[in-house]
Amino acid sequence: MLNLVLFGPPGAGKGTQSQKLIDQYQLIHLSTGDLLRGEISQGTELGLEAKKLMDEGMLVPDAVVIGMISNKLDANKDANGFIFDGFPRTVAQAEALDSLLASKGEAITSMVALQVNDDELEHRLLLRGQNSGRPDDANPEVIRKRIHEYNSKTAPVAQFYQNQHKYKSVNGIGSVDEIFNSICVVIDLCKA
Ligand code: B4P
Repeated sequence: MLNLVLFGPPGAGKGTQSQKLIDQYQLIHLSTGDLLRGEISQGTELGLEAKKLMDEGMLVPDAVVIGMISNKLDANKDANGFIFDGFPRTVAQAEALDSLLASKGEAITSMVALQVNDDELEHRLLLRGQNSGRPDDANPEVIRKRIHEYNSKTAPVAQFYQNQHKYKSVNGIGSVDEIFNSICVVIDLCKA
């Protein structure tokens, strides 16, 4: 089974690349951002709580996102593998993911970390904010808060996978296809 963590700051291209990777490797896409936005659009209690935090550029509590991922793993027992997009975002989430996978006799194969500088991130998110209707993309202050949350809470997750010798760095600047090809080279080497 191929279990991939696609990692990087907000706007690094995790969602964009996931769409291509799921076709190439027949993986199930688990995006905590998409799952949370689904809860918001359905107006659930969880969604209402998450919206307040997301609109301010803050992370949603670990227990909430871990619970969502656990449900999705249980609902996809026959999967070829998973691509985790936007998860784990804290070391506690990474530890929980390891435990969830271990209970199924599985493990993360590799983490692919997209490298993009802050100016480019802000530019991409503001551009998307013009059309996406995502409140967290429209405001430079919220974008900076998201990047700050990433640097303080999410960046240490890279070290977690480095310690397991699963961390792979990929340049996230360039055309979508160029970056996709670089990611495939890394994945194919892991599978070989
Ligand atoms: P996410 O939905 O995960 O979103 P993201 O980090 O903004 O985006 P991503 O990196 O996927 O960027 P994308 O490909 O879309 O998180 C949103 C919020 O949800 C978080 O702030 C947090 O509040 C909450 N949340 C989610 N998961 C959580 C967790 N595990 N724990 C706690 N809270 C959680 O690309 C962005 C833009 O760049 C797009 O417009 C795209 O077209 C463009 N782009 C992509 N690749 C490009 C390229 N190569 N060149 C130019 N532009 C490119």
